[in-house]
Amino acid sequence: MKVVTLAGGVGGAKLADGLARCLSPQDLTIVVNTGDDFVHFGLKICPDLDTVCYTLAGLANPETGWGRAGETWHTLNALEALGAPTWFQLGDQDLATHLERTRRLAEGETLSEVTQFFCQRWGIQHRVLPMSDDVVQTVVETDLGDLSFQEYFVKYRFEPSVRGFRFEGATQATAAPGVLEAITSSEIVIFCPSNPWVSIDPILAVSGVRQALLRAKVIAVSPIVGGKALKGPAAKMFAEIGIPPSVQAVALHYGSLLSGFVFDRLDAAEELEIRSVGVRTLVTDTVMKNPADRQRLATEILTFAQQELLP
Ligand code: FO1
Repeated sequence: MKVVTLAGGVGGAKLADGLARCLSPQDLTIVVNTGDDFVHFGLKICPDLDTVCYTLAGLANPETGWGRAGETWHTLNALEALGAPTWFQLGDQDLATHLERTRRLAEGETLSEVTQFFCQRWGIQHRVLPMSDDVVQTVVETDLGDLSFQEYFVKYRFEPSVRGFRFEGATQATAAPGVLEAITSSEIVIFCPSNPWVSIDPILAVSGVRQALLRAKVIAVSPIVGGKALKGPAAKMFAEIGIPPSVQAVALHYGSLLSGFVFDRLDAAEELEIRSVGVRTLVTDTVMKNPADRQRLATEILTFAQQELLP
């Protein structure tokens, strides 16, 4: 079964990893959000691409989900001693990734080519594609004014109250090579349990993606469990936008794009309501505490797709 998954953030990387454990490299393409990317100390930093790649390669820090396992912080400590900005924690090994990506981009490689290089280097068999090789910047409109995603999420610890979002450059951006073809030739597209507002929506904003999705069977996995986000500001964003956070709010957020919706047993009471919007539902344990959970959830979703959505 040919599958494309859209991913961003730590939750997205975990399910992408689970799917990679179930599907051959020919049958899974992972399209990653780049709206979180920013230039810091002159380095091009792509947190969601790195989180997905580190996770797939088994290099990710298991505590945080982002950055490298077994990391050292000598450079960050030296920056601290210089009074330089250290709000964004850059580990020594992680810095090598940012330095090498910046060098290759400066030499004319595309973000897709750099990502492919890292995948080969780290032994990742599956295709990991940025949503676009063009720059798309998520802007979080808050009560403190417009903030870049990393300023909002890390510097201000997602405390500011959110009014809305913009994805600057998205309409001019073209989908990265292979993205639209992968979507239109897939049987199933899975929206990972990532933040709908700032991890999935930027991908949907890239020109051509929504149209391509109209020809696919789309399943979304809720990042909201019991009215809360397992990690990050997804629930807080819903509430600040004026929508009570719930699995139903997630299903309605994606609306008519969805054919299937996966959410946690904790929210089983909402199943009839959700089915009434016309999606098939899978209620299961969606919390991934370890690699076995990731593989189990991925397997259940693929079985659900096979039985409920495919002819
Ligand atoms: N998230 C934090 O909360 N604090 C950090 O200092 C931090 C550093 C960081 C460095 C590299 C990287 O790839 C990710 C990093 N993240 C950090 C996570 C980052 O903010 C991501 O955008 C989130 O995971 C959401 O996608």
